[in-house]
Amino acid sequence: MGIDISLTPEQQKIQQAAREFTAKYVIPNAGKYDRAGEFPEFLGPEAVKAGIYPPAVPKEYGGPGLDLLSQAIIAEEIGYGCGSFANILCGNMMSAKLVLLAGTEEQKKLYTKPLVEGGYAGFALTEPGSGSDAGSISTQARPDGDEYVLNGSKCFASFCGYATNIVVFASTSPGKGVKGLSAFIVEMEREGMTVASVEHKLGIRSSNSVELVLKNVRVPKDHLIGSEGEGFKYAMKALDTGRAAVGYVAVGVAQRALDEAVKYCKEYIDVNGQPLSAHQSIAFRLADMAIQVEAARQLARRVVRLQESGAPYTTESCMAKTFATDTAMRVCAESVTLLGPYGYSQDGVVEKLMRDIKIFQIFEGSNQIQRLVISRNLLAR
Ligand code: COS
Repeated sequence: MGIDISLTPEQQKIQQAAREFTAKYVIPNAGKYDRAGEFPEFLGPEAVKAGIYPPAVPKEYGGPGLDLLSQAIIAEEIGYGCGSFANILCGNMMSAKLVLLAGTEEQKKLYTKPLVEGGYAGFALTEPGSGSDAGSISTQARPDGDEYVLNGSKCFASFCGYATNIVVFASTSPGKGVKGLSAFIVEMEREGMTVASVEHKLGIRSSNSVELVLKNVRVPKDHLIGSEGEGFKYAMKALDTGRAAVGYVAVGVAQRALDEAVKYCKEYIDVNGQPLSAHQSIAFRLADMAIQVEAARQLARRVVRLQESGAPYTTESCMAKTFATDTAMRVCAESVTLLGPYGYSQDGVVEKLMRDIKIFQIFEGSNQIQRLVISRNLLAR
C-alpha cells in the first residue's frame, strides 16, 4: 500500500506515523504476544510517543487531537499489523468517547489522564446472562448517601485487567429494562472490584478480556455519567463509534491478508515452472479479494464523512462493521486457502489474521445485531 494521496498533508503524516509504528512495534511483536496470550503493555506508551494515542482524545485533555479520518487511518494501519493490537489501541477509545460525549469536565479529565500517559480504559456492558439483549443486564447500582453501591458481574470485559478506569453499566431502576440503565466511571483500584478470571480466546489472544466481579463497590455520586436511566443511550452512541472503528481495523486486517496472498502467489512456482499468479483462475481470485477490500474501505470511510457532517450514522456504522468484518473473514479464509499449508501453519501470519478477525464479526454487537438495527431503521422509513 502506498500513502493515500487523497488525504490532506496532515492526514498523510499520521498515516506515515502509524505505518512506521506498525512496522517497528506491531508486526515484530504480534506473533510473540499472541502465542503467549500476553497483553502488550508497552504498546500504549510507545503509541503516545509516536503521536497516535489515544487517538480520540482532544488536545485540551493532552491527547493528539486528531480528526475522525486520521483516527480511522490509525485503526486500519495498526490492524494491518495485528488485529489484536489494533483492538487494544482503538477499542480502548469506545468508553473514552462515551465520557467525552456525555461526561462532565471533571469526568473527562479523570478518564483521559491515564490514557494520555499510555494507559488503558475498559467498557463493561456484557454479562453472563446479557449479551445482545443489552437491556437485560442484572448489575445494579443502589444510591446510598453521597455514593452509589454497585453489585454484579461482567464478562468479556475488554482490557479491564490493565485499565485504570472503566465505564460500567448498571441498572438504577430494576424492572425498567433499557430505561433503567445508567453508566458509571469506576476506578479499577476501588475496593470490591475483582478480576475473577481471564478469558482464553481463539484469536486476539494478546487483547485482554476478563470476567469482572463488583461486590459492594462504592463510587461517589459524581461518577454517574449524565443522568440516571440514560446509560443505554450513551452505550448505543458509543457503540455507533465503536462499530465503525471495528470496520476500520477489519479493513486493515483484510488488506494484509490480500497482500500476503499476492506476495505468495507471485513467489510460489508451480510444477510447470510458473508462478501461481500466472494462472488466470488464481489472479481473478486475487482481483475479487481486492474489490471487496476496497469496497469495505470506502463504506467505512463514508461513516467518517457522515460523522464529520453531523448527520446520523447509526445505520451506516452497522453496515460498515458488518460488511468490513464479513469481507475480512472471507478474504482471510481465501488467503489461507491460496497459501495452502503455509497459510495454515503458525510459522506464517495468515492463520493468525483469520483467527483474530473472527471476533470482529461477533463483538461490539454481533453482525446479526447489526442486521437487526439496519433492517429496523430501513423499515421505519
Ligand atoms: N443512539 C442513540 N439512541 C439510541 C440508539 C443509538 N444508536 N439506539 C437506540 N437508541 C435509543 C432508542 O431511540 C430508544 O430510545 P427511546 O425509547 O427514547 O425512543 C432506546 O435507545 C431503546 O432502543 P431500542 O428500543 O432500539 O432498544 P432494544 O432493547 O430494542 O435493543 C439492540 C436494541 C438489540 C439493538 C441493542 O440492545 C444492541 O445493540 N445490542 C447489542 C449490544 C452490544 O453491541 N453489545 C456489545 C457490547 S461491547 S463488546
